[in-house]
Amino acid sequence: MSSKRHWWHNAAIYEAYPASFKDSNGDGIGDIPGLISKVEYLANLGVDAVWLAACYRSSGVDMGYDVVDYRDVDPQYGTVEDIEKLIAKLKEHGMKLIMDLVVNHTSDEHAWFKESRSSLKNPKRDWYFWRKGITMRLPDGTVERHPPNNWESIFRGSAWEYDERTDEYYLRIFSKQQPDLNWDNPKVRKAVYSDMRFWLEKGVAGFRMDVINMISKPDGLPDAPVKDSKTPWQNATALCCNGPRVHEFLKEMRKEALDPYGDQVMTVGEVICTDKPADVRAFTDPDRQELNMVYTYDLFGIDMGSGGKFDPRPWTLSEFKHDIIKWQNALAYSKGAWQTTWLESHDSARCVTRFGDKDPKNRTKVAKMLALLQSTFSGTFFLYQGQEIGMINLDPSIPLSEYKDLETHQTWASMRAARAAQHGVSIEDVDMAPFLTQVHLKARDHARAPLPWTASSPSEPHAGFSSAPPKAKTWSPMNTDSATCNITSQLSSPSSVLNYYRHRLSLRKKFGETVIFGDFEAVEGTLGDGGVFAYWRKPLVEEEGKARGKDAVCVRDILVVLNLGNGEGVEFKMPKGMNGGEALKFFVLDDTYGGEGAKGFVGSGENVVLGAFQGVVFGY
Ligand code: TEU
Ligand code: CA
Repeated sequence: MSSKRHWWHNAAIYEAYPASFKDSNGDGIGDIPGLISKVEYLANLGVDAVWLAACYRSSGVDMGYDVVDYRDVDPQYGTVEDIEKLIAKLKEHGMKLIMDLVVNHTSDEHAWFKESRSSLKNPKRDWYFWRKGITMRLPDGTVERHPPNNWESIFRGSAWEYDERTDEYYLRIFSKQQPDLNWDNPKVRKAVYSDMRFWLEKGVAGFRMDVINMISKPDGLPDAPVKDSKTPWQNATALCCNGPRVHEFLKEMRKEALDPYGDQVMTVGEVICTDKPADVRAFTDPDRQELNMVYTYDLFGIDMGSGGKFDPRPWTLSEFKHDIIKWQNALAYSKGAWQTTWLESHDSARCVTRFGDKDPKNRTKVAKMLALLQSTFSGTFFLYQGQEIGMINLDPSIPLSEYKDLETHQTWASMRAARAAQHGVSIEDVDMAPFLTQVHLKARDHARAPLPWTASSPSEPHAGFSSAPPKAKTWSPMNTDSATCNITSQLSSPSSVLNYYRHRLSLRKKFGETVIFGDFEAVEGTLGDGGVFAYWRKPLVEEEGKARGKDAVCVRDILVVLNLGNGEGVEFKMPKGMNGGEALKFFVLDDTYGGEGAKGFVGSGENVVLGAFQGVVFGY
């Protein structure tokens, strides 16, 4: 059942966010030369590829996800030549480069859109979605104009923007500067494939595809069902995601743009609002020839209510565990499927803050426990910059006015207006405190804070990220904790989160047959709301006895036992292992409390006692 293996199956891929990784020229903005200067650091960490988040020439409204020219690099980050140098430097260290592909929409400054908006007759008019508005004559004779349908933008408000020049609206699911491309037009598809080949020719190893399941819109763009009668704009993701031709387009893209570069090119889709395993497999099953893998979003959305990401949603540990079990099982390699494992991205907040507790003394424990958790799951491993040093969310003392993300500000403004209307008060009188708590927990700004390479000091306040003058500001606020959380000091401390990630990534490969490709089996009795979560990882039967890689270690099954909570002295009774009653001895392969030196044996039936956020791996 299991499918042909490729380099990306057991790869660890590091997401670098160009604006915040490393600034080389002191302007306070990270850049490609900065990234090139740290390739050794990434090699040493043990990653196989870098996914560079959007770095194309952009209008700068949505941090590069509003692309003006797919064949150019934004001048604030560098040049196309810099990307070529980056590819070469990564290659020297045995690593590859994955680029972002943002083709559901362009920037409104892209040449295609400028032409499209210029006149009704322009040959590129149909490259985007232009529609007449709905006009209504009111009893007093005035005329009101409304967008063509009731879709809500993911960044709030209507998903349509009125353009005076031709008296029509264009569709833009994200910000008004991000018009959606009309993929039904074959010329659009050809142009996109050609831009993809431009990068593949340069040796890019694949693409992370931004909201790729939104590229096919439903015929007639029908209204979304009304779920919230307080607003005219309704969530339309069910209509805009996984539209009628999405699979056809992806198959065509694979054939025309990707396959000519061989089966080593990898694709990972950002497939949002898709939580059924069968729907995910429709994108990723190898025989369908679409994508290699996608991100799934259950954990990403676990704390988001029906009113959007800043709507609080109380979640339980049991839900957390079941979300994991669901995907680990449904997309197992033995079932011919594949998946990704990730906890952070440039769209999330920091996992230590989201899934840990507030006690600073537990911070390192939480970070290591999450490293152990993620690295014992099947799937291509994605690590987001800063996760490897256990960065946490921005300190609440940093005012909202310093936050840069348009999603944060647009959502803030729209929630404030909605509350004012709801309570019949003026905007200034709305109590936004509960919302601020949610921003502190979930804003994208947290992941986008520049990386602290060293501890900051009065003469070097930008923590080694940038040599900008002390009084200057980095493009987005740095966190306040670089004295205790920075790369240089973690590199030299054997018990640091950073060294734990290095250790985990190497163990993950060593036990890859079990941990990456094997089956997942949760231990019943650990699936409730208690802290303990235990699961087996079992190598595929078909792999047993086969010669394995030269460094591979022959452990049959692995048992992971974690405490996801802050309770101390939490007990777990060791299971009997595969052979029922036999008194098996388990040896400790890894322990988040003990680091690399962890050793010792535990018998079946014995109690293991875990401290707050401790995780242990057993083999036998
Ligand atoms: O994200 C898609 C997406 O749906 C996010 O906007 C997500 O809903 C939001 O971040 C939740 O907080 C991709 C990119 O990763 C993101 O950075 C872009 O803003 C977006 O597409 C538009 O291109
Ligand atoms: Ca710079």
